[in-house]
Amino acid sequence: MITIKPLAKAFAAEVTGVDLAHDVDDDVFAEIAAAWATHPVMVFPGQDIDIDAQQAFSARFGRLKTRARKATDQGGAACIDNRYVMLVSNIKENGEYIGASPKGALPFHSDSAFDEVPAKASLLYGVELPKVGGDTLFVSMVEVYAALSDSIKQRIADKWAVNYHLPSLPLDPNQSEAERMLTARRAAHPMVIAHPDTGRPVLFVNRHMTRQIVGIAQDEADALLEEIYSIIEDPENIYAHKWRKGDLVVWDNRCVQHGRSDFDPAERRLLRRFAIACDARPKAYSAQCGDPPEITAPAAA
Ligand SMILES: O=C(O)CCC(=O)C(=O)O
Ligand SMILES: [Fe+2]
Repeated sequence: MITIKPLAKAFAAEVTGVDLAHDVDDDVFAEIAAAWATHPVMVFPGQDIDIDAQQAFSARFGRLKTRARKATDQGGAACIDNRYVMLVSNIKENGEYIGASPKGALPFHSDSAFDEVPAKASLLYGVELPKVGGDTLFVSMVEVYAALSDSIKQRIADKWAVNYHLPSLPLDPNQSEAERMLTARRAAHPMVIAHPDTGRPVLFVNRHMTRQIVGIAQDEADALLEEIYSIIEDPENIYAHKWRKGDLVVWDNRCVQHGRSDFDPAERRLLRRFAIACDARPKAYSAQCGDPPEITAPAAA
């Protein structure tokens, strides 16, 4: 029998009593999907799943997304002949990292928010974990939106923001961020979107990817975003997931953001991720938010 236990923050829950490699038929998945609407971060501890089993469970959530980086950009990840799986790892083989995001802390973000159709769900599986640190940190963006002052809510209701793909390990580390932005994949999204299932307002800007607010001068946009990020990063709002080998965590990128705490680079860390595409572009919460702005965008890969 499936048991769902809310964690330190109720938007996150631990789910036990299900073997994801063998038990997930339509009825069991319907139970999981119903719980996910209340708990957009779900932790399934003690799972023993290979790549195929993780892919099969992930595909229950929707259409699999191909990883953002080309396999050839990612060292040993090219060895995995599956364009949907992305390794997150600091492990090196033949002098090259085998996965993405190898180093230290990661700023909060929503996966693939630099795409017009971003990720709906991400499913991350813990394979090798450091003894301390490297927690994945989660925040409910429904709660963060609700915590904004009325004046900020008014200022952002009709605004679009532009997100860029600026990987934490750039292909050319000598390039400045401004240079990388010239050729980076990018997408504009309303600053406040309506969650497609619940209709609730969600704040949809993030420190990792958002660099502009359309129609607002850069210094003013930077100050406004900084004020917003201070709420996202308030420890009171964060659920810190401390990984154990065999944890599978699935989160809803349409209403939670995630980041990562620092860890000792001398310890090995390896996780495996699948992502699911949204059904469509995120929609604005407010009717005041008009059509998407024209942005000069390099074509998505
Ligand atoms: O390494 C982590 O804990 C999270 C990495 C990440 O942002 C992701 O898998 O989407
Ligand atoms: Fe991520």
